[in-house]
Amino acid sequence: MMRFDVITLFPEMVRDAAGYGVTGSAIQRGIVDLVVWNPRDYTQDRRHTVDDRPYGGGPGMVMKVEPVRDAIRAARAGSPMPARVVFLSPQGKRLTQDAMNRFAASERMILLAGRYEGIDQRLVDSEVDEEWSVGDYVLSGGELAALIVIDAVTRLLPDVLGQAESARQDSHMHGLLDFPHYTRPAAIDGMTVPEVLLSGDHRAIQRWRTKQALGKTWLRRPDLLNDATLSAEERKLLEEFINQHVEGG
Ligand code: 9WO
Repeated sequence: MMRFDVITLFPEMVRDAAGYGVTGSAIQRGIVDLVVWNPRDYTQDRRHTVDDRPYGGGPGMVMKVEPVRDAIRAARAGSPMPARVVFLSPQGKRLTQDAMNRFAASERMILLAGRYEGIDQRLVDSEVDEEWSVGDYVLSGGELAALIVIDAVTRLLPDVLGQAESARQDSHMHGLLDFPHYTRPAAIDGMTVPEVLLSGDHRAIQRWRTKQALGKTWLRRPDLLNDATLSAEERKLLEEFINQHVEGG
């Protein structure tokens, strides 16, 4: 069982979105526990103020220290397990599958999703352990990024995926892009399915899929190939792909 706590001004957004598909099923089966905390519930004033104007001026608002700090502390106290506090922001280190694997080895994470122009820097300094980004673009808040972490980490937990999908994930996340998929009908709008997939020759199908995965990675993400260690068979398949690519276009 892994526990996620999410600090967010939009708890329903996180709870609802996580309720679908693989994450929803993991929560229902008790493999994942998701608890949402709203800083607005930790305000003391009549208006439940969670933001204020930035010191130094400028547009927009900044999330106040006390409500976020107290929501994080309540989340920490919600379980005796130690938890890292992860802040999702474009200023963070870029997330990778390796990082998701390390997260999946932990018992719990507290994910902090900001809104407005950001959170008071003193929260980052005093309450945040790590700052991570899902990509080099700006969102309207950290919730979608937190959901990305929850989704990517949940699929790595034991017993979340079925045996087949789990094995597939193991093999193809060895740093390569996925191979193409086809289903019935065998011909549609003049487009057919590669012959080998209809052949029933499982070894040939396996080789074709590996070759396509290697070839697509070489074409689109050569940087990934630099990090991958290829077997002799894989180097041969990639060489074939490259030769055919150069010959035939
Ligand atoms: C806005 C902005 C504008 C110009 C240059 C840099 C900038 N950074 C931000 C910013 O961090 N805005 C935030 C909105 C404040 C905190 C939550 N928000 C957020 C989180 N937007 N995007 C993310 C995010 C999180 C993780 N990975 C990618 C983006």
